[in-house]
Amino acid sequence: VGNISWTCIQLALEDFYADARHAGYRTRLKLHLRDTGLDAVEAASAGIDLLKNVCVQAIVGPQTSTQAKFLAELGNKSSVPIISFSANSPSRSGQTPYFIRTAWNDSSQAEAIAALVQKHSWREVIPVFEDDDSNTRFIPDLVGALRQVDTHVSYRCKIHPSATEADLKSTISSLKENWTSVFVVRMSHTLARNFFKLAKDEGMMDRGFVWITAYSLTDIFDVVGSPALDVMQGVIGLKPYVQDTVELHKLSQRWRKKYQLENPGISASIPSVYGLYAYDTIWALALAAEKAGYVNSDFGPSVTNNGSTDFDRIDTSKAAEKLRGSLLDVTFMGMSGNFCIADMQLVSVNYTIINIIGQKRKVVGYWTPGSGISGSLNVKADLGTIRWPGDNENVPRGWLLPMNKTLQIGVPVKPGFDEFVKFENGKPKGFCIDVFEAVINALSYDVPLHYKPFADKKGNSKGTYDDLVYSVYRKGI
Ligand SMILES: *[C@@H]1O[C@H](CO)[C@@H](O)[C@H](O)[C@H]1NC(C)=O
Ligand SMILES: *[C@@H]1O[C@H](CO)[C@@H](O)[C@H](O)[C@H]1NC(C)=O
Ligand SMILES: *[C@@H]1O[C@H](CO)[C@@H](O)[C@H](O)[C@H]1NC(C)=O
Ligand SMILES: *[C@@H]1O[C@H](CO)[C@@H](O)[C@H](O)[C@H]1NC(C)=O
Ligand SMILES: *[C@@H]1O[C@H](CO)[C@@H](O)[C@H](O)[C@H]1NC(C)=O
Ligand SMILES: *[C@@H]1O[C@H](CO)[C@@H](O)[C@H](O)[C@H]1NC(C)=O
Ligand SMILES: CC(=O)N[C@H]1CO[C@H](CO)[C@@H](O)[C@@H]1O
Repeated sequence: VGNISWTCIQLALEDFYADARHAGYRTRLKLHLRDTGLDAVEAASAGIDLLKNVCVQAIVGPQTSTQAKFLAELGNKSSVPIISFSANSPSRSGQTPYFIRTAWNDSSQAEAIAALVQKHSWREVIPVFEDDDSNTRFIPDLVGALRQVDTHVSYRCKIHPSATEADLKSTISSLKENWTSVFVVRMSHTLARNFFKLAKDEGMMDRGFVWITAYSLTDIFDVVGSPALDVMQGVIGLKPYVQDTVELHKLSQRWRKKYQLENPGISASIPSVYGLYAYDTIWALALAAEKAGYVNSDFGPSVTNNGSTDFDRIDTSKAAEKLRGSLLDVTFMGMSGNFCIADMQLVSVNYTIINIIGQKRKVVGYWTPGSGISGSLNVKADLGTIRWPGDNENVPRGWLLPMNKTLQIGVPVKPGFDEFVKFENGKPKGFCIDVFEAVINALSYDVPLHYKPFADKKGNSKGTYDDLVYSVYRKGI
């Protein structure tokens, strides 16, 4: 995600100042890159270094929520905006007034997933998620949204970020023992790749199962490549809807060229929505910087520019404070859509619903805040045909009979009233059996069943109807 976005960030800077509309601008953004990986401590120390020694006016891009959490505090301490286009809200907004997410409101995605679940009448769902900061808000939001549509979440499957293969295996086995077969997955790309591979080995990417991925996993292909898709056949995923424009098409082409130059040997086809958010973030910052109308006196000389990273000596920045104000007010038409910040995050709109089929990601429909799920953005329409796991076009019913179990049916054995029920050559016959089988056949799924005569070894009745009912109750026919 870092590499994909960095290419976007550079392109954004190029494009912004090459645009005739910005020819008269007196401010210029200058980028200082720090590659911290996913480590929270590295990100923190890079943040302190940037604030103290480079005196940056804004920090873009703590990638994970754990990184964002600490940097957000640092931003609060120094009055420097910390902007993330990929981290999910680590805390309630408002607590850290200098942390801005230039990504969509996560809660809206929870509603979209709930709508998808309701559309298919699944009554029970199991969220499967990485137990880290990125999910502390999302999972309760998801459970709340599901409750609104009368869907139960009786079990939440948490996975530790550093789970080993053995841990994942035992988690997957426990999922398999549940009746519920609808899962909503949200975890990092690395974990997800292993998880789906093991789930496939366990036969859980097969007929009857439903896997829904939240955004970020929907783009896993763009980040980790096609091996991910091989084990994710039939998965459906949500993704922020981005309108296909001429500008976007041109940007994607330039991005592909530049990305391949900078990351030889790694194939990537599109900048992903995170990349577009990164692009728009830089554009917004450049607009905000000009609007903030800096004057020289905003930039005080740095007192402690001696390479130290001690914590207490971070000065608050007046210039950055102004920048925050104007950034929150910026609106423009960006690559990812209308850029507009409310509640410290990008205002979210429509989602695209994707189905992974072969090496393709097929768009099967949309979710819009006003009108919910539809096959088309502009008119109400059915969803496109979804190929569920196991190359199946029938909508899975959302639960599975436990393995190797059959329904045992007790049948009375008695003389008389043969029209209702009797045994003939070991097979039950009669009106009651006809009705029962008509009902079973009307079900949209198979029920393995077995008729057991209520008789002793000689074929004589073992008792009255009351005895039979009691035996059924004791599971002892
Ligand atoms: C990302 O970029 C860094 C620095 O340019 C490079 O060392 C690294 O190999 C790249 N990683 C990927 C996965 O492209
Ligand atoms: C942010 O800073 C303000 C004032 O400097 C302080 O009152 C507030 O508690 C801080 N918030 C956090 C989360 O540190
Ligand atoms: C995000 O969306 C949810 C539901 O759509 C809404 O309740 C919430 O206020 C929004 N904003 C934040 C900051 O979560
Ligand atoms: C950096 O500057 C501070 C304050 O001026 C001083 O206390 C500290 O010893 C200096 N550190 C180094 C490594 O020179
Ligand atoms: C979202 O979908 C609605 C129709 O359902 C459409 O009117 C609106 O333009 C879409 N918004 C964006 C930003 O694409
Ligand atoms: C189901 O039955 C098959 C064959 O009879 C057996 O190999 C398998 O282990 C059983 N599965 C479970 C979960 O009992
Ligand atoms: C409904 C149900 O069977 N839930 C179980 C799913 O698996 C977990 C872990 O084994 C159990 O704790 C749940 O009770």
